[in-house]
Amino acid sequence: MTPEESEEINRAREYAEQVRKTSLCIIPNVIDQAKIDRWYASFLPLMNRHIEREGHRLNRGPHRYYITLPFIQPFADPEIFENDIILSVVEQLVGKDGVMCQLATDTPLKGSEYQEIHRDTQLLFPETGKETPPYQLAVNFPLVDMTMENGPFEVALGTHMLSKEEGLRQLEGGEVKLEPVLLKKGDVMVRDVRHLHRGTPNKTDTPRPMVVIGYSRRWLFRPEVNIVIPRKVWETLSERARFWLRFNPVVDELQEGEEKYQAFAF
Ligand SMILES: O=C(O)CCC(=O)C(=O)O
Repeated sequence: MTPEESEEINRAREYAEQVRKTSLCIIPNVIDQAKIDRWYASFLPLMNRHIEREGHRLNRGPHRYYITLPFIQPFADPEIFENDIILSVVEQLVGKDGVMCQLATDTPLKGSEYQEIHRDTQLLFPETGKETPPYQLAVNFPLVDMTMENGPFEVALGTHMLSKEEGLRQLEGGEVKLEPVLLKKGDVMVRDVRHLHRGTPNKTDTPRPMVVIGYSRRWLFRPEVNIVIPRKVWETLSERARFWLRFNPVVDELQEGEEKYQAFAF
């Protein structure tokens, strides 16, 4: 191993440790800002089309949309989903044999509201009431800077290893608090989706998309999410990318479909 490689592994271990302890880490300045701007420009027409077709559902609250990204350019970008530091942190947390199972966005617009405080997944063994090491992660990055005005994601650090009831009790009692995460364009957050969190109102006229790439243990199945991979894209992928994407469907043609991930709060 070269000194650079071992330095990167140490960095990844430290980030992973932060996620285990607090539920998240922020890796600053990972993605080129010009690339983020290209994603934003390509995202806006998808968002408008989604609002036209499915905007009436209000499943994330008013003026807030969960939209899966098609696995084509510019979104099928190995520089992002196969980024060395991100994958290295992910591997520390869900294993080298983990999977990538989701590529989507959460976007509040003007008129959006505070969401109910929630977690993004159930307990693995609800009858025990006990939490386990991490099994499902979100790698998030915003397509615009997050500010106090445009609906920052809020999270109660450290609540990922508590029951929802206990986390809510600690919030109520002031032992923990919800804090905004003000990511800048290019920053990446890796988070354990069990922490208590919520979306907040975007008071500006500019949509605030945050991308979510889901990675999980190889045995976790969330039927609500997958990544449909056009065969032409599959053929361009590296061995490592094919490995991480191995349980997703590969198709000859992408079809426009309805969003499947409707119930989201646990
Ligand atoms: O504000 C966000 O981007 C995330 C909102 C959220 O937690 C959700 O819709 O599940």
